[in-house]
Amino acid sequence: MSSASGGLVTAMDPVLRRRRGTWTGWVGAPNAGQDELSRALGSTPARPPYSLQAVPLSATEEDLFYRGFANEVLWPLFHGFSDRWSSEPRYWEAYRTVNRRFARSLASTVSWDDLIWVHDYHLMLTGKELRALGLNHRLAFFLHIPFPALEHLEEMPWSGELVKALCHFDLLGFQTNGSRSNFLDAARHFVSDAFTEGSGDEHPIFQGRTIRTGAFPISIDAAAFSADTHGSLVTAMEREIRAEMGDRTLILGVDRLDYSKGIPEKLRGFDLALERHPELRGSVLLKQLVVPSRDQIPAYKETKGEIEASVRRINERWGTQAWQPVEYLYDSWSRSELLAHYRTADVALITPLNDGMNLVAKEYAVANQGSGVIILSAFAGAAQELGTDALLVDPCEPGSVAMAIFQAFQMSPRERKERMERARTTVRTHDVHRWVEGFLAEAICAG
Ligand code: GDG
Repeated sequence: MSSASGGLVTAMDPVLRRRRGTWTGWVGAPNAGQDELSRALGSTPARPPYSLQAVPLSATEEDLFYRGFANEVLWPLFHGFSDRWSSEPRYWEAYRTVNRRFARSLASTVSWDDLIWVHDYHLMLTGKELRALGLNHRLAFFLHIPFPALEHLEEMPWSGELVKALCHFDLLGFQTNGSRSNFLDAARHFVSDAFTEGSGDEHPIFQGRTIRTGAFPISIDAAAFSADTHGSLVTAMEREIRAEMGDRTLILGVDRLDYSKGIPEKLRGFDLALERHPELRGSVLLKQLVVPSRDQIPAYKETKGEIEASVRRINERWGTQAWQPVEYLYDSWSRSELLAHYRTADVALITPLNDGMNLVAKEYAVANQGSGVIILSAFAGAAQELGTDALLVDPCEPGSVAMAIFQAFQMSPRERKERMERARTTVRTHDVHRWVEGFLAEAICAG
């Protein structure tokens, strides 16, 4: 795939296309510069219509900062995988160095009236670094992943410094109220002097500035998704997929390779559904796309091995000459292929163990023009908005997943249609443009 796949790019690219500004970032490969960043964000060879400022990292920095601190420390810790994070001190040192570099790079290009909006767990120290460089700008931060409970944070020696650094932003945005309130608990614990009399419980004051916090559930460019869904290529692909499927019910899984996405757990639930409900055998197909991601990290390699072994087991157990229950693809699709699958799938099976939001659920709700069913983990941020229209499951309980699969299979066309229409309306009326407007309105009041 030519452009970067991942929730942050999907969300932010349409926003910058509409509002312009400068995207400062690292492309994800050693020593990559402006051209690589442009290629990763736009569809080659076109440059996106906003400015780009690449911050290059060396191979060692990629290893220690990105693979190391961001993805082997913060990612597991913030998703509540206490047994998976690494306490390697070199990772932390690299994280500080790279955050400082980002801050310097930003400081060298901003105009006096710019709002600086920092995204995600990779750059939590930049607010502090920018203030240290003397910047008095409005600084806002949005966390795309969950903010963990204090009991998890306390396990890591650098948490106090991280939380204190976050307090240099004027506005801190989270996906859910739960994450926001976890942050306030952590700030109360690590930066107690910010909660003086007069600051109130909800609005800490740090070094003379009030810190605003809020829940801003991220979304998708629903209108663009909906329009692209009607393209002729998508329609042709949809026909092809449907013809291959025959009368079978297509259950679709689209996940980045990640232990937090609950793919082995999903397969356990599917296996149990086939065991408990013989009607499903020969009548359903689980098509599971796993998009390559962070596959140099041992925990990701293990997860991949686990998924592949589980797919083999299920296909050996239930498969016949005429039918294999799971089609597994370790690949990434073009946008048209992705949309065609969203359109064709009768069920989207989305079972993360913990997820900031999960955009796949929202994309499916908009792109599936028929009457699909969303089976969604209760631990995805998206469950808070789509909860009543999706079938919510506990991904760690195979019985819960199996029951939802059977319920979706049996659901009347009318109920499917009603649920899907409500879900679609929710996403359309809470799209990424509304998200950005809500966030920016708050950011403008801040500072
Ligand atoms: C983080 C948080 C939060 C996936 N495969 C293909 C493809 N994708 C696109 C999807 C979707 C995005 O990647 C994945 O977004 P998610 O939200 O599911 O997950 P993360 O990457 O983990 O994102 C997450 C998000 O940030 C935004 O705040 O929702 O909780 O973890 O847009 O469509 N796109 C294409 N081909 C693929 O094969 N074209």
